[in-house]
Amino acid sequence: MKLYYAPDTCSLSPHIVLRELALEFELVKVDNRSKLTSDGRDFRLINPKGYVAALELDDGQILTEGPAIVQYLADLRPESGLAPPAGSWARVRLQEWLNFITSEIHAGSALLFNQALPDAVLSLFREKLFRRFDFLQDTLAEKAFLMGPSFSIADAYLFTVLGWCKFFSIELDRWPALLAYRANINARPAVQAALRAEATQ
Ligand SMILES: N[C@@H](CCC(=O)N[C@@H](CS)C(=O)NCC(=O)O)C(=O)O
Repeated sequence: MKLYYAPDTCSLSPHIVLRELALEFELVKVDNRSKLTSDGRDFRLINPKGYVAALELDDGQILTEGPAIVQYLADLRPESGLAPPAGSWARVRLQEWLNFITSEIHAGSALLFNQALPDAVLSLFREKLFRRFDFLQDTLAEKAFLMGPSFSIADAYLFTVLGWCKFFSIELDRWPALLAYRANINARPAVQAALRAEATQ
């Protein structure tokens, strides 16, 4: 398998999951501005959507959309417990989290990168994001991980998008459970390995 990724983006989530599962994979860096891969190919010919993450399977198929990729990966190693079995109620709960992260936190944060927006609009988006953080604070004050006592693919994704707070000068001190959660996940060996690999490639 090959993971097409760009540092500091949502592709960190499937990258972490690949390492948590100890799957064999190759990393291919994408320059999100030029849309060129590190081996000189036009990334838009690989993923016509033009964005990371994209996973190339050994048979050449390309899978896109972070929440779909991480579920596909977790299902390759069901014994890992990174996702409950497909069809179970717990899996629906996991999908509820993945959808919340993608639509409320990922998409909500991505808007803040848009410096063309007037300050008043950016501030409205920030406040909306903060209300989502309030909800996460209440949730994570009760449990160590989104799905309960153990790490899941939803945590890889939430950790990834929380990492963008540094770009918007958002300090998580206001949400202590979220701050502790991020530090806890950051300490995982697979997470450290993924961050190191992305910083040095
Ligand atoms: N819906 C996609 C969104 C992916 C996405 O937002 N990718 C960003 C990085 S986090 C990107 O590569 N943007 C570059 C672009 O759109 O040109 C997913 O969930 O995987």
